Amino acid sequence: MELGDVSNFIIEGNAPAAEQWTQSAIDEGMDPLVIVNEGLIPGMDVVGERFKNGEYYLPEVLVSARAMKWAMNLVRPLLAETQGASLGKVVIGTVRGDLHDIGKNLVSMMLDGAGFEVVDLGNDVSPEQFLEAVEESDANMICMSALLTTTMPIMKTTIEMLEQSEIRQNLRVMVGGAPVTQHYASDIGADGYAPEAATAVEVAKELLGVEK
Ligand code: B12
Repeated sequence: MELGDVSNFIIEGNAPAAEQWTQSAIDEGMDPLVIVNEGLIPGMDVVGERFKNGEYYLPEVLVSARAMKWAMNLVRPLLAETQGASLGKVVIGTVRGDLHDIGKNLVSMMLDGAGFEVVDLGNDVSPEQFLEAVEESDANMICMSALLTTTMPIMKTTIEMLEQSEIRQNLRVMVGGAPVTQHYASDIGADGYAPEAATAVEVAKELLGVEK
């Protein structure tokens, strides 16, 4: 099975083919992480490039995102197979005004698979919703994703709001998303940043002081 094939199905937005390919790869025992990192994400990267260059418009991006979702739905339960006690509780979401959730879902899946308990609030999550969820679930960490330069400041607003309440003391904050940098993360007072999902797991473990 060629990983390039599933990348192409994502690029073409062929959801049934992407799903079928992923199912066959799983049946043949391919590592789900390899499917995601070497098949699905490279496909989405090309979609991103084409969108940027004006070769793709929103409808094409949407069908590609749908193909990515169908394939990820099959991989998710495998990454989530985890043993042992929870490493910590994480509240995750894409910030208010931002509907991009593919990267956030990957981070969510990887944290889940690594043994964290994940409360996924979805996308378009307001600072108030983050705060409420943290209080309700007694989370150790909050993860915010932003893909738009216009929505990045919502991460700052959320951190400021957390800082006005007592819960910030026992809560680690990690941020990410394509336009986010370590510099920006430090600037807004986040405790951690990761450029992609696998590193996000490492940083989460570091921040919560759990063994690697
Ligand atoms: C798919 C996509 C869409 C889809 C989203 C579907 C969905 N369900 O997510 C749709 C079509 C809806 C969409 C809409 C729009 N989009 Co769009 N979209 C993209 C695209 C092509 C890919 C994003 C993606 O999924 N990448 C793949 C994932 C795996 O990567 P990722 O998100 O970066 O996530 C990884 C890391 O960043 C990190 N990470 C992510 N989150 C987190 C969180 C934490 C805590 C951590 C630690 C790490 C982490 O780990 C992830 C996995 O490795 C990007 C281009 C690009 N190259 O990024 C544009 C892009 C983000 N979109 C863009 C724009 C402008 C828009 C629209 C405004 C377009 C419009 N005119 O309407 C709307 C906005 C809608 C809204 N309100 O949110 C711009 C943003 C420009 C900017 N500087 O702000 C981009 C960069 C395209 C471009 N070059 O112009 N989009």
